[in-house]
Amino acid sequence: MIVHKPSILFALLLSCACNVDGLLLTELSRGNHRPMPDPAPQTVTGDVTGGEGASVGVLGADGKALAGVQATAASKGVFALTLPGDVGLANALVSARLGGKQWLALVPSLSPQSSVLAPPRLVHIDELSPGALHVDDVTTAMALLVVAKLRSMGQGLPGAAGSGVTDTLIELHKKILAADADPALLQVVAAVARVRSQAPASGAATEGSWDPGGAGSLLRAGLVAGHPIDLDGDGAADPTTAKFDALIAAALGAFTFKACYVPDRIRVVLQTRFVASGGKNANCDATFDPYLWTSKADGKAVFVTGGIHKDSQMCPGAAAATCLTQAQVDTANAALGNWMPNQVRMYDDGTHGDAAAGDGTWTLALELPYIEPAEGVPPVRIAYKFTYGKPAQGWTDSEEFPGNQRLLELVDVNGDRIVARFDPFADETTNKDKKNGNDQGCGEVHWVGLDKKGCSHDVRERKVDLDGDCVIDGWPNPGTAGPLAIPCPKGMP
Ligand SMILES: [Ca+2]
Ligand SMILES: [Ca+2]
Ligand SMILES: [Ca+2]
Ligand SMILES: [Ca+2]
Repeated sequence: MIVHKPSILFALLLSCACNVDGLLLTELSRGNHRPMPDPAPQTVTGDVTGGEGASVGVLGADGKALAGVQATAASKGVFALTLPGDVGLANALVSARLGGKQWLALVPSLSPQSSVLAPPRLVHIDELSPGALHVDDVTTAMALLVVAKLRSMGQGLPGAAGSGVTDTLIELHKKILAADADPALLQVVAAVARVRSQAPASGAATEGSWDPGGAGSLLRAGLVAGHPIDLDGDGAADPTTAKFDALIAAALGAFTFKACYVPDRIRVVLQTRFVASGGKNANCDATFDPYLWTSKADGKAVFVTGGIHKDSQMCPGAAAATCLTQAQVDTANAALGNWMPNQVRMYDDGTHGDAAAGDGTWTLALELPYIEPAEGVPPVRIAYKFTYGKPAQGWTDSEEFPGNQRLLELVDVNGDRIVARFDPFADETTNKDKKNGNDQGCGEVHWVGLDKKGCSHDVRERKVDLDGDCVIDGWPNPGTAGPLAIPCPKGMP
């Protein structure tokens, strides 16, 4: 065997255990005057039970098809789906479709190739999607059940912890195959089989059976509207999704979403809506002007600044795990901008956890320290304020209001392991601490339990009016940054 002396380029790349760094490649290839190759592709293999001729592709966690990734299932439904080597998957769905017939398998994660030197990789879908020895009615039902479970928790595939999805699929598969399987789970598998067998294989219904990325029924309403299917097996064809939705809802109690979380930190999502007209304030009695203290100018963006509030419980002097160390405070303050204005920018471009680009809702996703609330143990408390300015600009002509701050207790009220707080920019009737204009309050906002008698407080995550029409729309959409999950310890029930 001939061993070549490795070139410097080769050695550098070998030393990079991480993903190939774009800048490094640019600099190296510039020196060598030759373009670097792309990483070798990855091919996912498997078979779809009864899916001969099906079109196989990948849906992202948002339910949208991944462009350019497509294969046709051959005899016995066997497929080989090739992905570019630099593409990884997170909570994606392998989808096989024959007209209205559609099978799914949920893939919690597939890493991109770690180096341009890695050989082409062949991976069976069973290694990526627990229970997917074949892509069939069971893997389809499991994928739909996981999506439904996440929705019931106010979450979705985009932000869900991959380790939690993996553990949940393993658990679900065991439960469905068990001799004493919960009938509610088997009902969903049977309903999926009925949809699969009765959906037209060709013709007008080309969108498939399932709508995992939508907000309504997981069963595509248009499919059954145009082609009623007996969803519940009572012999009568059903023209709406209601019977299927009921079967899914009944099965949610039969399994849990298995996820374990970092104990001492929590995902915090701060959001503000900044639009030309602020809309109605929280009193619903007036509109407010986001430009009261800041002016329109090119090059401005929305920033946030703040820090840990002094009313948080500090160490030493309190039991460990009920107080913050100075190191935790310093790290959190740095992440929040430490009260320097226009340093920590927020995003309205669909990145950094922002759910939708250009919708006027600006998002910042953070990791902040977390103390489990208990009797006599106050939560972590932060204060912050939004600004609209140019990078590194001072307070003048940028802050939403002067001399006040917004208060927030890091308490996860709706149980999704995210603290998400949404407030319109410059609305002085929300969690602004002093000179607060909310007519349910007393001009000030206080921590829960420390508020004056009869005065409302507004210092935790809550359901909000997202569009300024004075109708509460629901919990803030925490965007694409999920909870801080870790793999659960082995043997955990
Ligand atoms: Ca029926
Ligand atoms: Ca946005
Ligand atoms: Ca929450
Ligand atoms: Ca509304």
